[in-house]
Amino acid sequence: MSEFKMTTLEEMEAATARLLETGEKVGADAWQLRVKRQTPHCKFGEQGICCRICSMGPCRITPKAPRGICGCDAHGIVGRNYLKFTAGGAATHSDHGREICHTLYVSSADGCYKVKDPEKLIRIAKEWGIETEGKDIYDLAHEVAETGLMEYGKPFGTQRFLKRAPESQQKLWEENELAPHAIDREISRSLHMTHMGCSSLPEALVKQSLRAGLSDGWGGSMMGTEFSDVLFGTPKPVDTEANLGVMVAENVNIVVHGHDPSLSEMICEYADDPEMIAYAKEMGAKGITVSGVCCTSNEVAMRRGIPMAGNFLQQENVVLTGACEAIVVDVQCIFPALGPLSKCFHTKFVTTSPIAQMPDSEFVRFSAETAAENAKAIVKMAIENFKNRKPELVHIPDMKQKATVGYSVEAIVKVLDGVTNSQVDETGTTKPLLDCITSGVIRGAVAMVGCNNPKIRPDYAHIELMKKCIENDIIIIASGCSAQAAAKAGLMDKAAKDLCGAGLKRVCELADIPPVLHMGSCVDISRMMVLAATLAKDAGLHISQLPVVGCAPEWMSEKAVSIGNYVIATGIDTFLGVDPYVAGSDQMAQLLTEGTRQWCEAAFTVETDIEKLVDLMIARIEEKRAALGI
Ligand code: MSK
Repeated sequence: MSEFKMTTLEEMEAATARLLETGEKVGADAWQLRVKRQTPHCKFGEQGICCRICSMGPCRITPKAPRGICGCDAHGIVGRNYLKFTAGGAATHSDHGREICHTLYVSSADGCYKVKDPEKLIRIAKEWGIETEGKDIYDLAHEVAETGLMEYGKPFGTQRFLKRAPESQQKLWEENELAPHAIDREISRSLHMTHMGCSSLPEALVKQSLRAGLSDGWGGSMMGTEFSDVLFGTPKPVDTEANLGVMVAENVNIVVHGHDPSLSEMICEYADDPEMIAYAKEMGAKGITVSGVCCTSNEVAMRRGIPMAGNFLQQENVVLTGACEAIVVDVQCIFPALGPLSKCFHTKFVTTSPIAQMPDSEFVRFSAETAAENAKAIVKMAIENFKNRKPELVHIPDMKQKATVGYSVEAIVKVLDGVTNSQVDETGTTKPLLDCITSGVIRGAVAMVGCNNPKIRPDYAHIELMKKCIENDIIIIASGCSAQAAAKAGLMDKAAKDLCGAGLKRVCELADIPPVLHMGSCVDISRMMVLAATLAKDAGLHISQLPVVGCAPEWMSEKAVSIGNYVIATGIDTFLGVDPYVAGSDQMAQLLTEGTRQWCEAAFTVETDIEKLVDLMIARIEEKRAALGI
């Protein structure tokens, strides 16, 4: 008899309610309270029909005032807002990728950062036409990093990684002028187009959104992922745990939060240092526990097995435990609320990046050149803060699940090799996975991604959608906060195979995998693009023909919009549970939910009723199977 039991949403909510009681005692604010104060939201903003790109307004579109002062209609305003949203996300992911390029550039045999996956580095160098023969690995790393950095500003040509896509997709990109040029150029072109007096034609704005998105997914994000693997190792399956119960009351708790693994890797390194552990003991703790929130958590979980304390809407909860000595952040998805909240407790809120500076934080400027001393100083600060805990405020919910994480494309190809009767392919193709799909043992796959959003009961959509998909023999590949929702609920425990339909259950047993595969952080959605491209090439199909869809049921950030754009531009239909502020223009809504098919063979489906959303996804997968005759 399996002892597996999922953690229910009700149990997670009860744990949060208990933590909020502590918060109330110390006068802490909380996102749950701020949502109430901010509701109802501005209807103009919700529909995307408020324009403030010049100082003649702000203009708001109503039946009586159908055009702004410049004469722009609702379609142009919604379109510009949508493109600006996308550009913000593409800039953010891509700048993360740029930081990783810089980290690779300073790597050295005797420095803080080393090349942990030289084979991958050589593979990328060859892919980019860089001579590898007889070169010192660090000379090669620097050359590849510099070439990567040039992808941001090169004056001519398109992104190098586009060549990884099947020729059919590349052709669509070329024919429809979607192939992105230099990353920075696409972002600045987006901001140029949305300036007062430039584009107001929905088609042009949507096309540029796709192009800017592609510069992220097949440019900045892909470099972020690939070079993180080169530096810190390509993920392979590793066991970990998830949810707040991973924090340890007797230990110094350091929580890493954000996205860039350059910082968190160093923190983990020093938290493991015997000298630091001895120091923690000297200060009265039993040891040091590092756990993570958001995508930084995904990065260190999949490479080191560092436990995941929670996802986006749980970031305040880690402080509310009263047992967090330091919450150390780098960039993106960090609530400014952590500053004032940490002041209600003994917690140090440590910001580290000039990109993300916030009030009420201790700023330790982190750089790749001084990484070791920065990380050591932060770990010491946390240790020395242990004595300031207020024991009466400490409460860590007794709630965690086992999870196996770290399914990079390379790892998936490897584990699925033995599942079907196919010959194990020495070159590591996706043929065994394709055999599972063609035979119907697996009906298809869903790439589940994205955040939490208070508009949706936190984690409800992620968990319910995943459960229904796996019951229907649809495998889930998850990243970002969606992956953490799955892990917290127990869906990344291999024992969760019992929740699957017979076909997927068999695959899970044979391959020894959980039904929800953890593929990493937000930038790692680029891994999903590589997997889809490889599957399509191995099957001789267009990507759009694969029974594969994307889904972001609780998304909230600009990055998620950028991701959505590159996923559909890659030929993968994408299902959203939150409207991207386009309801104010039927032309924009039509373009995004149907019109983009003419350029990239995929489009969005927006459905805020989560039960309907999952049924639509399953129906789309079955339609694609029927069209292939499988
Ligand atoms: S952290 S972008 S809340 S997935 Fe990547 Fe989570 Fe969304 Fe941030």
